[in-house]
Amino acid sequence: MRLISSLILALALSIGSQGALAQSDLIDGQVIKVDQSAGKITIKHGPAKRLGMESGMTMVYKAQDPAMLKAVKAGNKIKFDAEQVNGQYTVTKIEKAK
Ligand SMILES: [Cu+2]
Repeated sequence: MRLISSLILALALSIGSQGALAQSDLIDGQVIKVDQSAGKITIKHGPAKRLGMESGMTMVYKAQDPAMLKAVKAGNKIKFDAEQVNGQYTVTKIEKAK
């Protein structure tokens, strides 16, 4: 019983710290092109070590939800988060930079 409750505690702690990391760890970028119908966005961005990108680059990301792309357009400065889903870099969060 004690083992189970410490496992639950460890799990809760790891979920909590991941949430905090995701919030403070958005990647700076600029929208180059939005392809709403394909659900893809081209982003020029700075280093994203968490994604294994040591230096800045311009690349195409898939949108986790194509509706996210309605909020941004080419030229916008953004902050975004991404992860690899089935080997494809996918934007999971996007917001306009202030
Ligand atoms: Cu990249």
